[in-house]
Amino acid sequence: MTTAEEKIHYRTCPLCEATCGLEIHTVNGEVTHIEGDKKDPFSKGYLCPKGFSLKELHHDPDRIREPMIRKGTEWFTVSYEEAFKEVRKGLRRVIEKYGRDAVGVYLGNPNVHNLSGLLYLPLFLRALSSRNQYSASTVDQIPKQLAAEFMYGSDFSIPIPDIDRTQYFLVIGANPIVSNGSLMTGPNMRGRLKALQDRGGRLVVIDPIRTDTAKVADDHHFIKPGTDSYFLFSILHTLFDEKLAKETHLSGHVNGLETVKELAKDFPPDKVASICGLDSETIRTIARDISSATCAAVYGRMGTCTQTFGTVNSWLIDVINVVTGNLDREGGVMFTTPAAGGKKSKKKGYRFDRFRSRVSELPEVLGELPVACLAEEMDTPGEGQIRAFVTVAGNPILSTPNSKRLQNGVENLDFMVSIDCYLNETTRNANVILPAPTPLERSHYDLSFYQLSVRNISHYSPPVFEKKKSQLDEWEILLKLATLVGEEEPDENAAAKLDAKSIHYLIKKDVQNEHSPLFDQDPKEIISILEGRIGPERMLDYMLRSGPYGDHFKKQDGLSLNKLEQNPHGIDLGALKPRIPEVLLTHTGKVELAPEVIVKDVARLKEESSEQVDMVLIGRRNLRSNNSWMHNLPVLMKGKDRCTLLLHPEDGKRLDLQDGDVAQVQSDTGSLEVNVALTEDIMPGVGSIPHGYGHNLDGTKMTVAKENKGVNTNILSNEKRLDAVSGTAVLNGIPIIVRKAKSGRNEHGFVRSKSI
Ligand SMILES: Nc1nc2c(c(=O)[nH]1)N[C@H]1C(S)=C(S)[C@@H](COP(=O)(O)OP(=O)(O)OC[C@H]3O[C@@H](n4cnc5c(=O)[nH]c(N)nc54)[C@H](O)[C@@H]3O)O[C@H]1N2
Ligand SMILES: Nc1nc2c(c(=O)[nH]1)N[C@H]1C(S)=C(S)[C@@H](COP(=O)(O)OP(=O)(O)OC[C@H]3O[C@@H](n4cnc5c(=O)[nH]c(N)nc54)[C@H](O)[C@@H]3O)O[C@H]1N2
Ligand code: SF4
Ligand SMILES: [Mo]
Repeated sequence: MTTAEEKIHYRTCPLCEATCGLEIHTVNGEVTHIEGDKKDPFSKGYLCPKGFSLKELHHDPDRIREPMIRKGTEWFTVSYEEAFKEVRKGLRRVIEKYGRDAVGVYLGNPNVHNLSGLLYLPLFLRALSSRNQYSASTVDQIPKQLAAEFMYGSDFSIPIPDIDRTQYFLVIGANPIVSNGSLMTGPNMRGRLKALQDRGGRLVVIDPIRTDTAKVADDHHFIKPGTDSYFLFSILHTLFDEKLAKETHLSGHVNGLETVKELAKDFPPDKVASICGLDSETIRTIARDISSATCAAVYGRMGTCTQTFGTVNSWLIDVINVVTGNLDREGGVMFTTPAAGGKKSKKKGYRFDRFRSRVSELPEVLGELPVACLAEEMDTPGEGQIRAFVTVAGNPILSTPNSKRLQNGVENLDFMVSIDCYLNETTRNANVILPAPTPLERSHYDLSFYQLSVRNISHYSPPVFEKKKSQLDEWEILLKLATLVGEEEPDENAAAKLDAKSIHYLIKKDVQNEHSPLFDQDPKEIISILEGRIGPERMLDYMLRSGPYGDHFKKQDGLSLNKLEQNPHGIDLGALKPRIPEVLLTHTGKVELAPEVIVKDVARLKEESSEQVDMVLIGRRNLRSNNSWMHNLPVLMKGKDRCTLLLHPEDGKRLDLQDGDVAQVQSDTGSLEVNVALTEDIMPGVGSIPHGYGHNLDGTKMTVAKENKGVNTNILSNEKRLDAVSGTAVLNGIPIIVRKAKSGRNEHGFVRSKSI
């Protein structure tokens, strides 16, 4: 009998953007329990229910642990060697016959929560060199990134609410208490918002739903979905009209103020109030309060991004922060100084519209094409049609618009490979699946989210469990894929050589860059200091050491991966600090307040909408859910049905729908049947269904999810309805018709439970 070996591991949770510290207890390779790490300087012991679920995720019997090949409808486990052989055959055949653009790639959300994806996907994408690159970003935050690209010269220079010091916080189309914050990394949003109110600050929420965040706010106002640009412009109008906009510390660093003033003239509160469903005095009061607060932060997220004016909204939010003097000051919105990964050099050109999609001619955005056009690129014949498909950590069949069309497109492909941990609605279509290790089998560092954090933080997590010798890490799989798509058959050292080449390339670039602290140093010496590490750890060590807190390969006390390993609870690098002008990477070195591409779209705001709208559909999130992929964990799925249609009782009465009835919801792309939950917490004229459900499809292996299948709301979203600037899909504000379902049954032939 072996004695039980109990261990405690500290690491950050990689499931959402909050980066909470975990204390994970294991005995002989099994997780016994997980709690919040009280010594984590950022999260101080806070944890949400998903943090605990990492245990079930790790031990989930449905999880894919070995490479698999599909023959017809049957799956067979195979060796990596066999799987890679099949992948090379499948991809090369398409590339040779149709060219590189015939391989489409979709990258899902968990890649941003994974060092492997962040550091090694670029190598694969470069090797593949296809224009057909897509990701979850164009059903998400791209409008924010694009606005930042144009205004500050870098898509990751996103101003973050200084939530711990602000005195007035305006939250538009975001629900941080449930989402745990997005493009605003900080654990325990409820606690942080309470602290704001405890120090006399005010929280104001603008949302068509009285969300959990709205419920704790000092004020909440309903807004008609899709009308935020009018609201934001009328705030600006009031600021200028009542001379509340200030000459600020930024005045010498800003271009384009006059243009913005001119544009705002057309949007007085009296004119726009009825469009938004707000009253004009409320708009004026908000403008005055932002201006008179000692410091204020205006913040918008999903609700403002995934709508018809997503980029205009994101831009206007920043413009308000600038003209009220709240950009780059304590308690306003600020730029982080990340320990690793911040950009260092000036813009060569905007990463926008350098090429267009083949069918709808949508502009490229930050190196990718809008995922809304993925299906048409698959199903429209002609040169450049997508014939092979690679998905990495994505479930586009549930998460992107007009899912039915995409499903049809995927079915007609010549070849598909997925890197994933589940056989789900998307990966069931693949010919080969390569298994991704669970979060506990890999190391972790939040390279992206520490660039979007409310404090400067650095925290490295080693793997909790060693993976089996025979198992590949995800970065190894990605490196291998990068070598497989080339003309020549790769030798067995090709992946290691490519890894070495990429770090050499990084170093070479930095020692030649006069803005880098490594300028003029000897690259050979640097590479020898990094010896002993490979893969993501070598890359991360390099990034930390060459970053703003790094040892720069010469100082005694700077940051390095060694130092982080000696501090398992993470290191707090302090509150955000002003960074203008040094952070600005625009051609002019200034904040560009009126970027031409965005300003052009304002004309569209003045057009009358011709769409006949009965009701509009929006989404929502639940604390126990994470997009589509955590519905297989019993600990998160207990309790009532959460995939319901929320309706206001007034609408219920009008449509003869009562709580628990089944409604038919129809849009211009499809229709579905779903249980109704009546609540006064939603604005009349608006319905809400959460995304990420619809686990009823054949051929998946997600036993628990299938029992809680719900409906796929993206059957209702139209891939042609987009934010005109960025091509981001409209997922909020979809015109729908709601009626009582004839059968009283849902589309899958059984009556849903009457409770919500
Ligand atoms: N628990 C949980 N947490 C998550 C996730 C999850 O699935 N579950 N997903 C993660 C991901 S990937 C992301 S991107 C973030 C998103 O983080 P958030 O943006 O904070 O989360 P959402 O719940 O989508 O909030 C969007 C809000 O916008 C509102 N809204 C809809 N339409 C409009 C509109 O037209 N105008 C305005 N003003 N409001 C509107 C909705 O009612 C909703 O309350 O959450 C992350 N965290
Ligand atoms: N209608 C509507 N649609 C939406 C949204 C909405 O609010 N409304 N939200 C959108 C948003 S914000 C987002 S981010 C997207 C999400 O869209 P996606 O990223 O396409 O979908 P996810 O549900 O996050 O699926 C993640 C996939 O990654 C796999 N996975 C998990 N961890 C790993 C890993 O470490 N490695 C690998 N290789 N695979 C892994 C999971 O099994 C799953 O297949 O959905 C979008 N779709
Ligand atoms: S809030 Fe996010 S990071 Fe924190 S435990 Fe929950 S899922 Fe993990
Ligand atoms: Mo997202």
